[in-house]
Amino acid sequence: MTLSNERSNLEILPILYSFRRCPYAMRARMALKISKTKVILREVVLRDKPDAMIAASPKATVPILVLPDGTVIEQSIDVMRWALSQNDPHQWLEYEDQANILIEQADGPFKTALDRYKYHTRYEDADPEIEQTKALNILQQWDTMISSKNNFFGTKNGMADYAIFPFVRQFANHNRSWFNAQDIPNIQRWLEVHIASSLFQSIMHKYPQWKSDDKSTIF
Ligand SMILES: N[C@@H](CCC(=O)N[C@@H](CS)C(=O)NCC(=O)O)C(=O)O
Repeated sequence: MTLSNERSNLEILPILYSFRRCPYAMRARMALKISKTKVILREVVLRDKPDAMIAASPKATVPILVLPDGTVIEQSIDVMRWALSQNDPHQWLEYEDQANILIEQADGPFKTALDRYKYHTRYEDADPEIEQTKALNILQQWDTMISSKNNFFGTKNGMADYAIFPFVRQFANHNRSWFNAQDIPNIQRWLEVHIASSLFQSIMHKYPQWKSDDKSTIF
């Protein structure tokens, strides 16, 4: 590949602002990876957000995907949907309507309880034990849905599984021994399978903080 070809290839790639440990960014990276959509990855440090990211999306949360035509996708679920609309080799979108309902529950009540459990000192009125129980109640519902299948809908993992498990991982990691002691065997097994999966491992590579004069990192 000549230098000019290489340069023009880079110019046509979307740019992903991402943060390795953010569960929203994880779900976006998994969808991009499975769809084989190449992007330029810019690793963000949340307390030192790059000007280019704030200019693209003033709300400045990760992930943000900037398409070559200038379109900005600033919700993680929309990044997933966009990537899978390019290429969905494992039919993640098959049960999309059902998945959307579950993802609303995950991004709404489950995430609220997770934040108020994990970061309870940031909320004046948050009791971590009450929030832990609220999250556990949702996990118990999900445990029944998964039963022995190891996935939410149909016979294989799809959008719901990949969009939700990074948040369950975050919840579990806050107090692993407590999590492991709960009676949610299907969720516990499902989570372990996802954490060990080659897809998840492949999106957890560590990148240094992006600086505007860095060479492009292709993800
Ligand atoms: N609804 C957004 C939420 C994204 C979000 O809140 N990401 C967090 C990091 S996990 C963030 O960027 N927070 C901004 C900050 O901490 O300044 C999405 O689905 O993409």
